[in-house]
Amino acid sequence: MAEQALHEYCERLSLQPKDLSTTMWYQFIAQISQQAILQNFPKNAPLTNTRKVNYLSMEFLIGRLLGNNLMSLGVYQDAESLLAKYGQNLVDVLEQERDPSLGNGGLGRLAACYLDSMASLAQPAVGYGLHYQYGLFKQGFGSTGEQRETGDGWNRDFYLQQHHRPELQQTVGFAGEVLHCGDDRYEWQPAWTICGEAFDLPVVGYKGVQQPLRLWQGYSETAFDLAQFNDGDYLLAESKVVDASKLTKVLYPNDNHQEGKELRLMQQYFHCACSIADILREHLAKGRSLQQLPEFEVIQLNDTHPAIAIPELMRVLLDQHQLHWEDAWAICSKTFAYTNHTLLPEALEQWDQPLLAKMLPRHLIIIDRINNELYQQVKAEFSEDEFSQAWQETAVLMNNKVRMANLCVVGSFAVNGVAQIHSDLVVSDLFPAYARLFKGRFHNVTNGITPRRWIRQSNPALSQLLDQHIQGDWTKDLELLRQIEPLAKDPQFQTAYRQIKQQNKQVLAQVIQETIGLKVNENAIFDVQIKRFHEYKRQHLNLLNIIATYQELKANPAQECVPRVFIFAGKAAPGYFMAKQIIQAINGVAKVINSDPDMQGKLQVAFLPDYRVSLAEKIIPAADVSEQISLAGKEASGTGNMKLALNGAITLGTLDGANVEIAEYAGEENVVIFGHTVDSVRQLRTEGYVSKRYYEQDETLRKAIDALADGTFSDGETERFEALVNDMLHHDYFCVLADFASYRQAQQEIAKRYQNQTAWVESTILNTARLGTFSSDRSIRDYQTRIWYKA
Ligand code: B1N
Repeated sequence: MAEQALHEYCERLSLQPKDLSTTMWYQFIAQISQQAILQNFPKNAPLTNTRKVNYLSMEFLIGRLLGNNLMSLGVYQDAESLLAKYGQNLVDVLEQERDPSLGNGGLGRLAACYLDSMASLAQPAVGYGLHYQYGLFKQGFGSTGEQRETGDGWNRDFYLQQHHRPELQQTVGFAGEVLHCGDDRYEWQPAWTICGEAFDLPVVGYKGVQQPLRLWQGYSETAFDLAQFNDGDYLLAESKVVDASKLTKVLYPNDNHQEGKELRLMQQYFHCACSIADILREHLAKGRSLQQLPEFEVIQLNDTHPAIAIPELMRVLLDQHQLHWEDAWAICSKTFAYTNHTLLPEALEQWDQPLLAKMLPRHLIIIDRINNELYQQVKAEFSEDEFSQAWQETAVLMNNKVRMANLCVVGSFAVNGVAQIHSDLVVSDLFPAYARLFKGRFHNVTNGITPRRWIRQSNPALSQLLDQHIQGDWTKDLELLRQIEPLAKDPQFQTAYRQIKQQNKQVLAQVIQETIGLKVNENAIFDVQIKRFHEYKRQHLNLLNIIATYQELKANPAQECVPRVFIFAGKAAPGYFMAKQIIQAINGVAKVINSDPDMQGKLQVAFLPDYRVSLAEKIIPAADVSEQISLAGKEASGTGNMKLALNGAITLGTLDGANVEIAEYAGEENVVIFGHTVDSVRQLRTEGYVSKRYYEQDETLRKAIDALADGTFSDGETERFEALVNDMLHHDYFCVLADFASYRQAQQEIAKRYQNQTAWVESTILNTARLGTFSSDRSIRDYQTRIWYKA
């Protein structure tokens, strides 16, 4: 069949198979995969008489789809052998696909893993997002190691793994007037509208079902306003076209930070309005009533970015379907569930009330009513003494701001955090008053990752070894990894496991050489920190230890040392000055260390540019050490920590996010934990944290910071890292200096353990064997039992 298709494909191009370029091979494979998917679609539709999950997210960081789809369709090997017949390598062909980078980091990648798991478990689901023209920017480095951004055009119009659905078009209004028509009746007359067109990317579950990731794209209904055009006001007429196409032009590049820009609010509303209308259209088309909505649909909000969906559903029920407030609210508050992904104050979304009044005047009226009803509830629950504090915490409208997290808590039947420690902090620190008001509403669902992409696809050698030793399909049931636990001490298994890691390190070494021209020592510890750049993630703590190690090795050339390659990858938001300073400092340090002959084979630093899903797939299988060193209480969960540990890296981490659970499952002796805890950070702050004291009292630390300040790593320029140095000495909100000594000790512990290779390999095998719980299939089952289908 594929042979026949290839024949036709070549005929159309008037070429022989031997003359096809790699790109043409990619297009051919993409076409037959797309055909297979479309043929399977109706057959494979999931059950519809159960509650469907509508996963609303502004980000889906899906990565390359073709290889994944071939694997899930069960035709990967067929494609491989067909290509081999013509001397082509499938892996090279798959590399032709550009990653659609429609997300910033963990939150967007989590959404992609969850779609994969829901399709694999036949959980009926639709992912709703935006069809951005530009995903996250491409990262390069300038001559002094500074981050440079360029646009990421992923060619959305020609992307082969998608299906245009013009029949699903929606129209979305903005701004304008609201008429009060008596009683509870209002009529919104928007000033202008933008159309939403749907593009479906098929999510092909592993031996499961196929369901859509539906992405909305903005365009103007009429090419331009003909009336104004005829009046001669051509420029004004055209300006509306520009607005519509601008709307979904670019993904905002912030991670864990709100910018509060008007265009972002418009994106959020556009996303929600199209999705809510689509959900209702399908629901009503099945002959179901509005009252039945919560019975058949759940709308899962991926953080507060789609929070405006709550007042939007209310608006549609009230204004279009003429429901009474109480009836509409009964439907709404049983339909939405909200996942919180961060406690960082700068990431908690708050919109200026005047902006909302201008852009979404009807929604503000609805939010105001929600706020007023809440006020009564809080009054009833709390005593007079408690009230003021409780209202401070719970109000949706406060100080001219609309607090989106609060709106989500009030409007949802379930709220969850993303790791146990985070979910506990959501209750104890963020929403204690709500926890009392809405008993039973707060849950935990610890994040997970899909083993199909993050083991099967990215680490084929390890997968083969697992296949050989495990009864049953571990890709579908990751708990089966437990079967290799008894082999952790088996010398033969250890050798095989170790050889795979070594091969993966060689592959990564080649990638490093090709991308930055650095030849790394393949026998060194590959110590990896790959994630967005943010002060709370503390890449600069890692950097200070590297500098200290460098200084130590320079001072004692004869000292015995365990060779290391420190590998970094990650982007900083373009407007985040301090994160960019840290990137530049790492590059500065890397330049000096890598060109110092004394460091040959001992110490190297590789910063790989443009971190993205496809690069992660190469780094993760090759890592020995996984750096998870955020300040305790700041990283909600982390998911890279899970990928790295499952692929046999030892976690070097703080008791933060999912690290806590990783340590529990792997066993404390198979991770290295250091640093302050949530409680001791609290104490540190109460006592009044002064970072300078650590600088003054710790000579190693002092010398490392001084070297950053004195131009050693900045071509003699003393100003280049001034801001970073000053921050560490006088501010250091994330307590880098307070954790330095403990971190350095932990690094020494790693070196000591690595020297005993037998014990090290045993430990890494146990990480693989014991961490099956971090499959996103388990997370989805938790959502099913704790939230979606909770009795
Ligand atoms: O969500 C991930 C977690 O594993 C990470 O710990 C967490 O930091 C991440 C505003 C965010 N939280 N909040 C964001 C992203 C974009 C944006 O505009 C906030 N990302 C996270 C998955 O649970």
